[in-house]
Amino acid sequence: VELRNKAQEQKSLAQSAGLSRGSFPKGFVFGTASSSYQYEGAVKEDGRGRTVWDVFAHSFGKVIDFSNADIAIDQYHRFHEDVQLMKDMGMDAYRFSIAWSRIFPNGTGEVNQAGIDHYNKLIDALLANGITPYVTLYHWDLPQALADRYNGWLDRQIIEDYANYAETCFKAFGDRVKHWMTFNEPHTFAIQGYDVGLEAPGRCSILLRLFCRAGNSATEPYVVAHNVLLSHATVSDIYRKKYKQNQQGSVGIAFDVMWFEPMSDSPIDIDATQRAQDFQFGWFMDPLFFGDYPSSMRTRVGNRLPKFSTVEAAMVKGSLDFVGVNHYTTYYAEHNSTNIIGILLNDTLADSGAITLPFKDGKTIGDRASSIWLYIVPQGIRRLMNYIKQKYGNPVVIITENGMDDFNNPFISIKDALKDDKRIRYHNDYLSNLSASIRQDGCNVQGYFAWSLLDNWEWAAGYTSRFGLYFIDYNDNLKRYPKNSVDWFKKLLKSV
Ligand code: PSG
Repeated sequence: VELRNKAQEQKSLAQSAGLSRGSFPKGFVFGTASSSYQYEGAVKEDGRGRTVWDVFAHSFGKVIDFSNADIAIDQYHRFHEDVQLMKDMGMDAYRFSIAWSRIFPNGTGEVNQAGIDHYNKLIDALLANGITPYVTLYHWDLPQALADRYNGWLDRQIIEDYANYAETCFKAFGDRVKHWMTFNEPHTFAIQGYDVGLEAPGRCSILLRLFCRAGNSATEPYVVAHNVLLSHATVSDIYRKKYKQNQQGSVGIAFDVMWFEPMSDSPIDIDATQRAQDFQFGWFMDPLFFGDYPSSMRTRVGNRLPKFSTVEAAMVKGSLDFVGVNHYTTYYAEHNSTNIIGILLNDTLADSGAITLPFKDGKTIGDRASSIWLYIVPQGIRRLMNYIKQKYGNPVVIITENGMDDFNNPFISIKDALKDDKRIRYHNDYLSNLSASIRQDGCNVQGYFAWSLLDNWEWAAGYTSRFGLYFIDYNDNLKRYPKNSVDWFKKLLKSV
């Protein structure tokens, strides 16, 4: 009787959600996502070199709660336990990133065997528990040595050094890792790191450099993005020529992609909406699919936008097997008719001539999560999937991040913090729309990763934000507790 009740409960919950494994194609992959600096801690262990994020987090006033990720949530030591948590939920896959500075503490030179050993252990633990590793090679933690030596992504030398690091990973892990992402969110780190200076390495020229020691907000983001695209293409080429035949894996890249709705149906707002998308996603996707930047960027940015040589363009074009999409939110976009702020700031963000906002006529586009930028608009993911299908010829897409955060409220009990019904609704509604984009619209989406497995260190927001399916008790030895959303995923993943 008990068993039958259990089975019935499972069935009815899955049904009330309207979602089951059967809502997605056979072989569709479910996982959770993470990144090295936000999770690992152990920043001085086993020869790890410093990164630009260690330096940034330790600079006074850069992180809202004055925290850093020296310990983070200690996954470096607790990965065995965390793998069990994934297994318990019935997850198929885990997306994590490798810290470049554990493999090459100085960015180049001698391989640090202890770093290789660590990721070997993690990969083996995942595989032993039936969980497929999806590996990001770069999730923002650039070795500080390369920033010191030549300003990191601003210098073309990075292409060779990154390629050497990536190839070292293919050699060491490629027998077991079949899904690679070269970069996480180059748009975010180009803008946040080099235009507004709110993330590492904290370069900018806006506001008379009040908050940044150096930088050029009107040029550096474009140089960074250009070198990222060339690095991606170089690494993809190496994989295809030297490793693919034996290892049979695939190489993609993960972008941050908001959906934009026009603020009004006037043609100038509709044009502005397209430009907003060009300057966010098209910036990277157009070179990868068509061999050049969007024409709106070329005309508006002019000679500040680097150019691809014929050889480079051919190398960049087609250099990926799947598109990773980190999608959280949708904004309105409108034409920027005055551009006063743009003239004052003289930065990359102003170049699009579009303003993007989460509200219209004083009404927000959706319910807000804790992060000030994160508004909940589930139908946005379906529209975005259709946009990709139409514009880029229905490539393989993997949702490499999707999720929402709660505020880390020090006054509520753990018991109450585990009641994350809003998160359950978020995943349910985004997944329902994703399913419709696949089954009804024919979009080629092959996987979905929830951000994030555990609460973790949210960059400049420090520990104030909780994105996890599991709760971390920062007051008691980083103990992990399942939120209600864990149960919800468990039921979804056990359904048929
Ligand atoms: C992603 C998308 C936006 C802002 C920040 C991110 N957006 O739409 O405005 S960062 C991204 C990142 C991961 C973060 C996570 C949540 O890859 O490391 O923890 O999303 O912010």
